[in-house]
Amino acid sequence: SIRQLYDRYRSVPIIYRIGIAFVLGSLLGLTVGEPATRLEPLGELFVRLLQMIVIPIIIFTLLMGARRLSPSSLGKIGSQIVVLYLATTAIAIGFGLLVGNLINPGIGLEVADASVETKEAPDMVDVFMNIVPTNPIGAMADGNVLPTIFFVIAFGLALAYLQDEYDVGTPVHDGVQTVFELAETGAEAMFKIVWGVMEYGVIGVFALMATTFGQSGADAIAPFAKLIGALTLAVALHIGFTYLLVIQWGLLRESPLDFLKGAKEAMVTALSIRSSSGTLPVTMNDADENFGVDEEVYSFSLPLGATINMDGTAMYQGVAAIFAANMVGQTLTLGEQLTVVMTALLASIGTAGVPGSGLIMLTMILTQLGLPLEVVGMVAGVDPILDRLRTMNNVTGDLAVTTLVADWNDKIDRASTVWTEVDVPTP
Ligand code: DAS
Repeated sequence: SIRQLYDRYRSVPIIYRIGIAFVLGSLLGLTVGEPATRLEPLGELFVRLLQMIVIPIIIFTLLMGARRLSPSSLGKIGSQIVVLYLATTAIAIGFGLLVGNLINPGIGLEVADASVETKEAPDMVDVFMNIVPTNPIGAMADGNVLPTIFFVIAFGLALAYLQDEYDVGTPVHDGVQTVFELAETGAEAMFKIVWGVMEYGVIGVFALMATTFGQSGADAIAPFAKLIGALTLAVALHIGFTYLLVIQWGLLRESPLDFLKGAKEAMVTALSIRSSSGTLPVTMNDADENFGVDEEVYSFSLPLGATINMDGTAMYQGVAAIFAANMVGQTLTLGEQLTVVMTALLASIGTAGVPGSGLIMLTMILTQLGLPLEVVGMVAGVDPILDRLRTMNNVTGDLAVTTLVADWNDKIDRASTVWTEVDVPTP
């Protein structure tokens, strides 16, 4: 019956249905050619739906993100963790841009009449000055992502400070609580809308891929393969250099292989379920059992990391921004690449550790750069692969920083963990 068909259709996870739409749309475009571009309006509708959610989702999710950074809940260890999380994320984006510039995915793939407003390349000083909105509401109204992110984080931190200053029961304290609850509800509502947009995305991606391959033919395959290759390389570089060489060997003086041995359950889980939050129980167990980290540290750092520390996701923005620029024959100036670093860094504070959140962040980055959001629809088709890599990197980074901060504060017990030598000296 129709009902049974519909239920079977819905039983397939959305991201796989989008992946199937990606393949079918590509095949249609490859076989039918130019006439397939008549489907373009269906793709355009998906792009507009994505544009619609960008500003509201920034406001609600970043208010929630800023709340977690409130000074009282941070303390010394917490501050070390947040600083290291942000530092490793910045390095990750650097790797993403480095590999993106080297491999240059996306060349040879023109977007069906991309909605590109070529912005004049801001110089370095402008890049920093542009972060601060002269009119935050205007920035939101104009869909100006980075200034909106900046203001919402500042506003969220101000609310958190207020909540610490005023006692429970005072109008201000309770008022702040109400605003945060509103943000939480708003974020939930926005994710409901995102779900609806992604449901339509099956059709949207089908149309976008049919249009793309209808126009570009078979040479549109290589750019996607290169995108996956570029992210894989960037993840390998970041894990190898930042977590293993610098943190484990350089700072902790521990064997990088021991770290990988201790983190493997979390890494494999993240690869398979594509959700940092979903991997949390495993990540925490690794911190406890394999690394001997005090619960006082990892019970704070890992849930926080699953939300605000998304090295893989942020790095992906660097790679995908170059992919998008190449698709419209642009190269990102250094200033624009710096904008990607700052937007991805700040946006990663609010992005939740759930499947596909990297795609939502990509809509923010491309909006900020004035690059075509068609790209989001196109890369959504290969997101099942890309998301796994991003999430695995995210949880590995959470564990690397957690072990370092625990060691710095003597909150780690190496006995009977991966750190102890095999032949523990007999007493
Ligand atoms: N899946 C997200 C996570 O759980 C990462 C992403 O989508 O980029 O961390």
